[in-house]
Amino acid sequence: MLKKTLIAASAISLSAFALTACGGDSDADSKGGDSDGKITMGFAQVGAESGWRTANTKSIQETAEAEGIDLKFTDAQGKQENQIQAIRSYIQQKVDVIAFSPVVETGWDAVLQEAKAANIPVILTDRAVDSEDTSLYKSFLGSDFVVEGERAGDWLVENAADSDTNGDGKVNVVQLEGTTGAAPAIDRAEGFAEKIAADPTIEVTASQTGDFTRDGGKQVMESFLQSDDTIDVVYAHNDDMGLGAIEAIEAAGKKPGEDIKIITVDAVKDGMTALSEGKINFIVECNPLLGPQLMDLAKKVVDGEEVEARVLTEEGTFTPEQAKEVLADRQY
Ligand code: GYE
Repeated sequence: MLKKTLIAASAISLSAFALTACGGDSDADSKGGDSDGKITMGFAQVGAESGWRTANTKSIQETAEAEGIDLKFTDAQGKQENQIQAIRSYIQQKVDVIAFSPVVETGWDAVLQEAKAANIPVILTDRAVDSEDTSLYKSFLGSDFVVEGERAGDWLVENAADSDTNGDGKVNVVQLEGTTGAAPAIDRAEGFAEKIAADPTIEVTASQTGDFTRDGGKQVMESFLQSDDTIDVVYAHNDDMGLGAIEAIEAAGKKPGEDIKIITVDAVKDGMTALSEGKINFIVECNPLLGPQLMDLAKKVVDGEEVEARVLTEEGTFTPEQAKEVLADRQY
C-alpha cells in the first residue's frame, strides 16, 4: 500500500506539484495545520538498523503525540530512493514541515528544491547533507560526529600501552565503519584518524563497512579475524556493530575487552551493558532522544520564527565503571 503511494508520488513532476498547489487541494487543506491549528509533520526516517535508531524513532513519535503534532512517519529501510519518494509524497500532501535524517550525505538538492518551491520548511535531524545551498533547510539538529570520533581517538592515545594486547609494540586497530556515505561514518572515521595520528604505534590496519548493524559488524569481524591474528583493538562506529564483533571474537575463542579492546559510539542499553561487563572498554555517547528539540524547532519554523542554523546535542563518554553507575536509569 505505502509502496504504491510512494511510487505514484515520485512519478509526479515538479510542474504537477505547482499546479496542484495553485489549484488548492481542499481535502489536504482541511487536514493541514492552518485550519485546525495542528501542525502536520512528514518525517522520513533512515530505517531500523540499530538500537540508536529505535530509540530515536520512539522519541520522535512519543514527542509528536505529546505535543499534538500530526506525524506522518515513513521508514526508508536504509535506501535513499525511498527517502526521496517519502519526501515527495509529503510535498504532495502539503504537510506543514518536513523533517528527515538523510541516510547518506549527497544527492538531496533536487528534492529539497522541490520542497522549497512548495514553501515547505525542512529540518535535518541527526545527519547532515553535503549541499552548498544551505537555504534548502532551516536547521540541522544533531550531534557533532567529528567530535565523537575525536573522543574515541583520544581515549585510544591515552590507553595505547594497555591496548597493545599482544605486546608487540604496535596497536593494530580494525575499524567497523557505518553506512558508506553517511555523515556519522565519514565524520567518526575522520575525527578518530586525526587523533590517533599523534601516536605512531597506533595504526588502522583494516577498515570496512558493517552498515551500522549487528549482523554486519559480526560478519566483517569474522573475516578480519580469519585473515589477521594481530588485532589489538576494534573501533566500531556504533554499539550494534561492536556487539556483533563481540560475538565474532568469542566464537574465535578470544576474550572481548581483554584480548581485543573495543571502542564504540552511541551508548544504548545493550552497549552500556556490555561496557559494564568489561566486554567493551569505552563508549562515546551519541544522544538519540531528539524528539523534544525537533518538535520545538518545528513549531518555530511553522510560525515563521528564525531558528539557529545548527542545533547541537550534548553528550559525553563512558568507562565501564561509569556504565555501572548510570545503567539502571538509562532510558534507551
Ligand atoms: O550512531 C547509529 C545509527 O545517525 C547517529 O545511525 C546516527 C547513527 C547511530 O544507525 O547507531
